Amino acid sequence: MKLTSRSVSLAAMVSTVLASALGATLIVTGTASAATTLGAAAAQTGRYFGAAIAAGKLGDSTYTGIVNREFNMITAENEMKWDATERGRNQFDYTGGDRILNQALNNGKRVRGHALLWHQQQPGWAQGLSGSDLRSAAINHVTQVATHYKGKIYAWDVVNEAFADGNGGGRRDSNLQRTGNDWIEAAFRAARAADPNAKLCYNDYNTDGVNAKSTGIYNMVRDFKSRGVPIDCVGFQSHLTNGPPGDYQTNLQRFAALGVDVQITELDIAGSSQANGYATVTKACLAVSRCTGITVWGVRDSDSWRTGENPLLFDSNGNKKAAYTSVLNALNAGGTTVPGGDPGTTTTTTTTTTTTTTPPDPGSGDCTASVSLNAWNGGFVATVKVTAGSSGLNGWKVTTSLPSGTTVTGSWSTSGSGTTGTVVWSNVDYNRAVGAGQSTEFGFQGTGGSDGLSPTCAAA
Ligand code: 9MR
Repeated sequence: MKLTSRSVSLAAMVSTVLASALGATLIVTGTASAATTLGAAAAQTGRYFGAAIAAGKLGDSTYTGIVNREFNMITAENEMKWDATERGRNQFDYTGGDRILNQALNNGKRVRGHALLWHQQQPGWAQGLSGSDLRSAAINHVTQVATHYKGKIYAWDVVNEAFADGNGGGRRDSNLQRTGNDWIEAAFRAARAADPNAKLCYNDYNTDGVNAKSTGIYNMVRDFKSRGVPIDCVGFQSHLTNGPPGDYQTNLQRFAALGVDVQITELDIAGSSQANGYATVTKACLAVSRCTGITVWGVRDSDSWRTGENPLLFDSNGNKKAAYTSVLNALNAGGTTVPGGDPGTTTTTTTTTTTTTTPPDPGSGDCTASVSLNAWNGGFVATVKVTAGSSGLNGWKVTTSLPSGTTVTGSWSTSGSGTTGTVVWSNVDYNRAVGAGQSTEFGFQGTGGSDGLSPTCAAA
């Protein structure tokens, strides 16, 4: 039978429904056509494509039409910041933030929370505080806002722009910094306690290549990981002219190798090479499996904070620009798959994506391991969850059996004993300790099949 694009879609839908009903396996079979919106195109590789939006513009139907059609992740451009949410001390007002949140959630989109602590856009009363009074006000702010939005935020920018420009990778001076160097980790701990399911990000600008500032942040993330300070992601704002520096992808990759997700959080590109620049950024993210998505900082050129520079994907009338087409084409050309990412509704003609979750092994009593697979013809990404038993862990090993012909090509947050056959995966320093009943994740990717990995876990 000759399958039309329509009948392939139907077959995919049927298999998805059947698979969901069976509970264990989700199979999405490819359709013949490229995705026609940024969000759908990004979802093909498990990524999102988002925009920062303003509550005051939601009544503009051109604006809201583009937002609803194109993007599957939303950031509040200003409405969730400290000056907007806590105008008086301990007087919280979520009107604007909730409008953005509801606009997103009611239209099936996720939300990046921006930003819990920042030296700018603080309410006047906080600007006037210092020392332990400011520290407790700041931590209270993190706790209250993250609690209000608990369970509804994909990722929070917990701390924004805390590193200096031109200070050899050091911190920026600010009232928050003067409360003590540990203010950032205190904020991350408070955010984790308030909303354990939100990914917690550090977000900054001028960090797009390997430079002193990005290296300062890199060292902080590495330190946080080694000491168990909860951090899940790093945001690269990427306010650019013409395009990113040549080592943009290398820089994203070095952060990802620390065991955090990376995200492009505020992308806008001015200059005559804008369309190429957007393609370069998109391709770099697609090439890094832990680059989970891209957000542009505004919708139309007339919405941009960079007045007169026209740095966005839609012109002031809401028409798609060349930059839009170059992003869409780059997304449709595909890339690495995000482990555990959104599989989306469309895949390319040649790809079959299978996501399976193996139930946890019975374990030794010390710990259990389960694997979640994202596999296609010829390769896979495996994400392994290690869960401690009632005594907790101070070191662990997970054993997997790779089918014959399968070779591991990379791994993260672990060290593997080999690349074929029976492989023992050991903890690294920063995920050695796992509290009773708590979990940590590591992953590996490979070529070949991924049937029957059967992970088993033991304390080490
Ligand atoms: O786009 C935001 C603009 O509307 C505000 O006036 C400005 C206030 O500082 O903040 C802009 O967003 C910033 C973001 O929150 C953090 N990174 C830099 C962004 C552009 O200035």
